[in-house]
Amino acid sequence: MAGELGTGARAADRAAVPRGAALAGVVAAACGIAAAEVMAALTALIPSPLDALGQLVVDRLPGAVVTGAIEVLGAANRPVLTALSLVVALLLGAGLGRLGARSFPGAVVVIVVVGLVALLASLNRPEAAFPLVLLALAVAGTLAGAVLHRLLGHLGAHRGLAPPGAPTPTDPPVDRRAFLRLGVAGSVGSVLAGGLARGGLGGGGVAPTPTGSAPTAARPLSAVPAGRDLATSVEGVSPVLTPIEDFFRIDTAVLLPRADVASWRLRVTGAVERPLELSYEELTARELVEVDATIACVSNEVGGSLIGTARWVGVPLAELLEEAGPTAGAEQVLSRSVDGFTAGFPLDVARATPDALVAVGMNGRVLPLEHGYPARLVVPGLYGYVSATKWLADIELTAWEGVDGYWIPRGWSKEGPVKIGARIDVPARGDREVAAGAVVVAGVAWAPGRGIDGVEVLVDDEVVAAELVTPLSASTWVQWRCPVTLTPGAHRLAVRAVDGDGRRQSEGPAPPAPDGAEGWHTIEVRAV
Ligand SMILES: Nc1nc2c(c(=O)[nH]1)N[C@H]1C(S)=C(S)[C@@H](COP(=O)(O)O)O[C@H]1N2
Ligand SMILES: [Mo]
Repeated sequence: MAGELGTGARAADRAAVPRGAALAGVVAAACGIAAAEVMAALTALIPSPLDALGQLVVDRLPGAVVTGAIEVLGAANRPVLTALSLVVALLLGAGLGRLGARSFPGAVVVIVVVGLVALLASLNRPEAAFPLVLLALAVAGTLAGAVLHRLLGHLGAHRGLAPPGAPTPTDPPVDRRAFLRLGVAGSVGSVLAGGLARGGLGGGGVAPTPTGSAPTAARPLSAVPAGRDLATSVEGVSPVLTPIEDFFRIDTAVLLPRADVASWRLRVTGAVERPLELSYEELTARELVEVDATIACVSNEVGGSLIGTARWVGVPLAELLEEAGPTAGAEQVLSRSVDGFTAGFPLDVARATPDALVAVGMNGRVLPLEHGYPARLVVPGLYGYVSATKWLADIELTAWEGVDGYWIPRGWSKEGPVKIGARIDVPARGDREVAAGAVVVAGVAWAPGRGIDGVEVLVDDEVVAAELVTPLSASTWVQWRCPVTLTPGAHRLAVRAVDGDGRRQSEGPAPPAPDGAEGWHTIEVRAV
């Protein structure tokens, strides 16, 4: 009996959910999402709800998953994350449609709950303005609900669990044409509006360039002469200064934190005698210095591109710290960003690294939003995860023990000095075939602090010494070139560097985790 009843109820249930209900839900969800994205694109005060929800998930994932994704996807990690969030949201929309066909109030409850979660996720963002976000989500939720209601109505839903074929007099007639018209209009409209919002209106992941004149140093460095940049003579080698468009980018921010520069402050706090608080104006009005420095990510694989060199303009970190006056307990420089990222390194390193900067400019421009506007730390010689905090908010001097930056509990080592490394840029990855005879092998090498004394290229098993270009500063990488002769056939080219202390780079290999990759970058070429 009970079994029969159950089966009967399930059948009625299935019958009560018209075909097309899931589709109605997908279209409704798309309309709501598109509306929210359009509003987010119009003002920085409304973060993209899709990205805010994505960020909520990313912040709760284990560190290994996040770094793994960043490594595998590289710069594509953001669009991929957005696409994933979208797919998940539309699938939830399908469920919403089926639920709505059975109980419209139930669907309304789900829409409200999703809206509240999106509200909380958005308010995690420092730039979010509560009333505007609330308004945007209310509009988006109402639109989604209204579209769902209309579409389900056209399907003849809203009949509760009444058996099909027994409409009550108040039920609207089934109208498949109207369903199709509204469905198509809703989908096309959302795709157009959503696409425009994400691509054209400058919202979402697209960063507006901060305006204002570039901060200049009291004694600007001179332009790089052609002889100091191998890229002017060897095509394909990394330029000595990496253009901003090509500069790698690593951070946990799905949404770029947009600090309000008028109210932004840089604080130096903790174990100091005189805590400092500087406005952007006060910071940039100081005597600024210009420094050529290479920064690298600990996740960089041997031969990888998570390393770059820029001409940074800013205030020497050591100067700010001395002004604040570290007290006896000060052992660690713990920096924090406006979005809650933290990084820490020994105070002794800050004191011994005159090139360490609170940077406000990069390659002659205001520090780009992607790279930490309004200010970031740059500490040559340390991997970014322990030092290079972007969207900097405060610098706290703390004890070393018991206080850890963001990535330390996620399995990365507490100290992060950049390891010696070298990369072959030419022949490039894709150039498997080269003309036999004289071939120029070229690239970059780095050993921050110790400098590069030599670079050797191994052609199969023969060692050839490379020529070095004088680096722009002790804090930058070194370009090298090495003319070799290749006989026709397959060859293995490898590179290894020797640091200023005469130590040769280890053959490795060691993976990036927990403290940086090791190994000789090796490529295979065929001379023809
Ligand atoms: N606020 C913030 N700053 C950050 C990070 C981050 O996730 N959030 N990532 C760090 C890491 S791991 C690196 S390698 C550098 C990369 O700097 P770039 O993106 O300007 O190349 O930024 C550092 N600063
Ligand atoms: Mo990094």
